Amino acid sequence: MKQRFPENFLWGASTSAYQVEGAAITHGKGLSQQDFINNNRSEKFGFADTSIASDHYHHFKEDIRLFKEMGFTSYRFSIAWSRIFPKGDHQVNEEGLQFYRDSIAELKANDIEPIPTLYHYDLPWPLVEKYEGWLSREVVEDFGYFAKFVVNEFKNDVKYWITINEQSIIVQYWTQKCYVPEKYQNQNQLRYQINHHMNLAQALAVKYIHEVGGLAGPALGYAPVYARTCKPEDQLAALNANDLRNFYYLDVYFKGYYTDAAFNYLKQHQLAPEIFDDDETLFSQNISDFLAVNYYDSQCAHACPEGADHAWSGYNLTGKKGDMSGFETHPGFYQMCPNPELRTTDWDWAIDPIGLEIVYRDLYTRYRIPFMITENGLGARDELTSDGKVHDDYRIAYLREHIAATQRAMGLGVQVLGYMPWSALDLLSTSNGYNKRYGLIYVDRTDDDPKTCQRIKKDSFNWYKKVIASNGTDL
Ligand code: BGP
Repeated sequence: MKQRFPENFLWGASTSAYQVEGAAITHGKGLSQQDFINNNRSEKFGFADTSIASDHYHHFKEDIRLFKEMGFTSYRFSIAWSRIFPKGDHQVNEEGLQFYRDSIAELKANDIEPIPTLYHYDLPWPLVEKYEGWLSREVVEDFGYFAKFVVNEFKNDVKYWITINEQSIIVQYWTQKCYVPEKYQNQNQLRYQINHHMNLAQALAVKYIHEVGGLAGPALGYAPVYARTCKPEDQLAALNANDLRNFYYLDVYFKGYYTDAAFNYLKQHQLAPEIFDDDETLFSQNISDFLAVNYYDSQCAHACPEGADHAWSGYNLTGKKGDMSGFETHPGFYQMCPNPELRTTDWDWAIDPIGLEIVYRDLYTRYRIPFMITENGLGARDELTSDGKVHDDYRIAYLREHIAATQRAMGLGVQVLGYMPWSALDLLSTSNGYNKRYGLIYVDRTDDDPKTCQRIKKDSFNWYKKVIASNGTDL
């Protein structure tokens, strides 16, 4: 039976600051680690850098007009720490703060619920210079200051706050999502140490959000892990992978402690973070209210012998199927592998709407929390055709199937507050510049030529408008 979405269901889409705003080191903004990382990637691979990105900083009113035209009732974006505190200290950049005041006011004037993320990979660069950023526990206090300031500033306008974006993905792809000096890049325990500092920072954010009566949710990049076969050893490997890749994060957010098996495995392999006695008390006193789910794909694992070499997740940088560079391997625990049962995108991401249904059902039973989809989408090389349009029927098919999966889960009692796919408009991909696009709105630029960043409605724009107008009944 088709489930109707509730009348107050939040329909919208997502972006993040450094991927969309531009004005990276102008208008008082300080350099962030992402500006630095993407400058290097630009030199090395030819991808665009963050200096202009989609120029949302100068187009935000036009963008919000287009969101309104699509019928958005919510918009998830992030607030760049280095735009508000360019040096990472307590000195405010008034112009940067005003940008977010204006953006939030514009959203509210259009009846669009602003859903800000406090941290989306973009640590102020001066904190890297000062104490090596997230590698140091000192960062927790600085993040706490920033979070408290922003939460107090916007407490009357914001109900739902996203705390930190995708800690699990930061652990997997740490040098891309975080600046890690070369001398540390083979010290893999630091991946989990950084994550521990982020857990402390996220708990502080939850505390400040609760103090002003808001609701807090971390955004987790979530991919359920299937076993490659029904052999018991592969089933156990999948359980291990889910423990270390997924529940290791969720248990901290929603139970206040680390998953035992995963933490002990890390300890046995000298990868566990150093934690202080009171750390888990801070977690358990600041439990999150909802989970912001970033769902793109599912994963697959099989058993792995104790003697195998440790390996970390690889990625596909070319957009040519099969160009995946490696699979995470934890000896004696699990090894990731492709799933032969699923179609993939050109970047080898498995397309699996039923996987989203599994996520909802499994996590609702385990934690009984409401969900909000804050990312879900298909990365593709969109083409602006001679009729001046972008015919992205592949994206429509992807989104349609995931909305239908959401409907089915809601029909069985799962609570979902809203659906905000990635991305509202084309933006700088974290891995592939403008070569890989996700937007409902096309931004006319290439990696080497920013042109005018003209906005063009894709076919998915018109389709999504119809979905929202029918409150999800006309898919
Ligand atoms: C998520 C990030 C986003 C986004 C998306 C797509 O992990 O939160 O910032 O970019 O993935 O990833 P990519 O751009 O690498 O295709």
